Amino acid sequence: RHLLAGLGTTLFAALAPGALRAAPIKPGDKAALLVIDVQNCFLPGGSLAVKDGDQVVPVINRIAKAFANVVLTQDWHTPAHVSFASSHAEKKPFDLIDLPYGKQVLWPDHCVQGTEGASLSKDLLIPQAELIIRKGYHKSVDSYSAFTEADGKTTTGLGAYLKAREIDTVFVAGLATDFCVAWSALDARKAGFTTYVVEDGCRGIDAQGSLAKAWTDMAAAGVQRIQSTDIAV
Ligand code: VGL
Ligand code: ZN
Repeated sequence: RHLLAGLGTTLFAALAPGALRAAPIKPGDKAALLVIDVQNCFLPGGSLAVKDGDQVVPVINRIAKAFANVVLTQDWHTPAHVSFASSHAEKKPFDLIDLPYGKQVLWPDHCVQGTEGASLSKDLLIPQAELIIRKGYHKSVDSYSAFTEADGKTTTGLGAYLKAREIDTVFVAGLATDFCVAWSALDARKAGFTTYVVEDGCRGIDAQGSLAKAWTDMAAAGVQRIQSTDIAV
């Protein structure tokens, strides 16, 4: 009787949402790790620094060892990009404006093409990474997502690349959880990929509740929220 009661508790714990997984996830040849925007501008001291952004680096370096396929992304804006507050009279960072493709948050200048701020963190150690995909390089369109620009139609080519490589599953980590990570994960689901976001491999900006909203939207889209310890390394 006591044994059975104990077993019941164990099963319940294993099935409870957010509980530790019974078995670690082993990324196979059809899985890719997408490392989003781990660039100097988003790290402490950067122009759009994400709080504790540097803490994702050791987590990502560790889990990357479990992946045969890794894609890195770089936010890669023109000077005077439409997403910069400095490009609009009377606007300041974190203001919202209407653009032809919808609402756009305005940011401090960041990740300008070819600058030190746009470089990947020198502490990121993923020598096997196969592709660095840049995004946000059209002056009048932003691109939080690594797959599709903010106009909702212009592709970066990433989805076609992954499919051509017969990849069906993506794990997403990097910066920032509530912008480029979330938008990339949502687009990965739209493109039919099984999608995991590695929570402790990400940090958020959290502007006006954006972090909670991002997790709600991702859950609704079938994005699976995991921890780095859920991955077998
Ligand atoms: C990002 C805001 C502006 C991101 C990029 O990488 O999450 N956020 N550009
Ligand atoms: Zn940007």
